[in-house]
Amino acid sequence: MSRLVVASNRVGDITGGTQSGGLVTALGDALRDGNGLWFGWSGQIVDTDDKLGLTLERQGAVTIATQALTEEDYAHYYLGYANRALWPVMHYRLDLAEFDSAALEGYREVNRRFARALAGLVSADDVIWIHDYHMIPLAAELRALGLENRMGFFLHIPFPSPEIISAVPDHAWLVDTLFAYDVIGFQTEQHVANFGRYAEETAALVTPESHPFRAARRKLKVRSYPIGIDVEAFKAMADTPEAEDRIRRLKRGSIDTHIIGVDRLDYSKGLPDRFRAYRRLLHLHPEHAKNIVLMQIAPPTREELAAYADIRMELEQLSGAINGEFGDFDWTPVRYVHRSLARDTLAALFKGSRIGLVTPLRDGMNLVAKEYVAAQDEADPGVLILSQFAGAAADLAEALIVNPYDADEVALAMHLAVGMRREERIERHSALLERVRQRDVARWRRDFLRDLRDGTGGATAAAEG
Ligand code: ADQ
Repeated sequence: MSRLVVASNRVGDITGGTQSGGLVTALGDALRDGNGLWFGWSGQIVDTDDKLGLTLERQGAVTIATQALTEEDYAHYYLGYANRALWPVMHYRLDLAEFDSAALEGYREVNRRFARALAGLVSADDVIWIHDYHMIPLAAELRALGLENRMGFFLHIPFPSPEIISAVPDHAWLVDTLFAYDVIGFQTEQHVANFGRYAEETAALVTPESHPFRAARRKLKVRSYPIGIDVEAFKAMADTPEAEDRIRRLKRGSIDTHIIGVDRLDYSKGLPDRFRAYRRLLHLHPEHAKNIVLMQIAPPTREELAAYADIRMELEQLSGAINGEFGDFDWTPVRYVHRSLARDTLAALFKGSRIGLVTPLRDGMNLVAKEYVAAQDEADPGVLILSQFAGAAADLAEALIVNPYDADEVALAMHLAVGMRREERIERHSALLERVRQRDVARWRRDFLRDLRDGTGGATAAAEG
């Protein structure tokens, strides 16, 4: 079977145990089974080009290849273009997007350099799986170096509607580079449709000069591959004696209903709107006073960017204001933790909380929603409240689906969840759990790799699953 090569901005520790999440969980087995290679940024920032290096490290059967970024690369490629331009646009926040040509140039340059480093490490029959918005043009740069390998791309965040993506000054170039792949994967059918509509509406503009990859008409497969989690592993973390002990500590005191939110402190996650909806609940239903607590775990992320500093201030002000207005000597309505917690602690908190509040304004998928479902006690499960704008909503219809912009609707959902009878909770939860199990991370990986390997003559071995 052809070797798997993965490229993503950050690489994970493949030896990490149950505490690792994200791509490590998702791709670890596939990389290990095929003596794979994982390429990405080392996380280091150096002051000059001559210190970039290319570090190769063996972790069991897997080779980890990393390269540093210069301070300028970090400012332009990572902060400037990926996170100040693409991230907000893909999450429908044109008001927060900033475009400048130096950032774009930095993004192109780093992808060109990554391509040169990676090209020296791959053999002709390797299949290459590239991840996320930092590396959209990587295949195009690899093709420019003459690589004919099968290449696939998975976008973890939304592909927005054509009206939105067209606001990117260089969208024609950016989207054209997607046509250098053999397989493009999106999280949902809606993202596939958005991409299709963009391609259709701009088809008349395609010339070999303006859109070299589209004009070349490589056979391209575009599909949705909804990402999932390792359900049994997450469930097991919520079922240990340590988890039970944490749940007991969480539930010490007289609170009946714990509401949990777990999100990186990112403006796409809708945290201020969520807090305002909770405030609305406390206004409309004073009977919940002293019986309910919202615990929000929100670790820092991308703090160098002003939009992230702003959202932190806003959230701190809001939680202070809610506690000041409603709190009492024996009750703190909002508990806000601006820190990352261990995954087994999260699993216990999910299990101990009657309501899981997942209300992003826009999200590619949202794995917290799936983790919350997996962690529940099947005999007495909690209620998931889920934004209609999370990719996960396409699969998880038995959650209470809400419009996160509508504080009244979210407050009503919380109120209904507090009073929901056990039979209804069990009915909704068992349907959700079945869906989360069906669409798990193994299936995501297997489906994508099957399509990526299709045509290489390589068998889709059971080991991939
Ligand atoms: P994210 O935007 O990071 O991912 P999400 O899918 O929710 O969003 O994944 C976050 C992960 O980090 C979860 O596993 C969660 O448990 C963990 N996490 C969050 N807060 C934490 C905390 N305080 N401590 C420890 N762990 C924490 C992007 C896209 C999503 C898409 C994923 C995967 O934005 O839409 O679902 O990639 O494709």
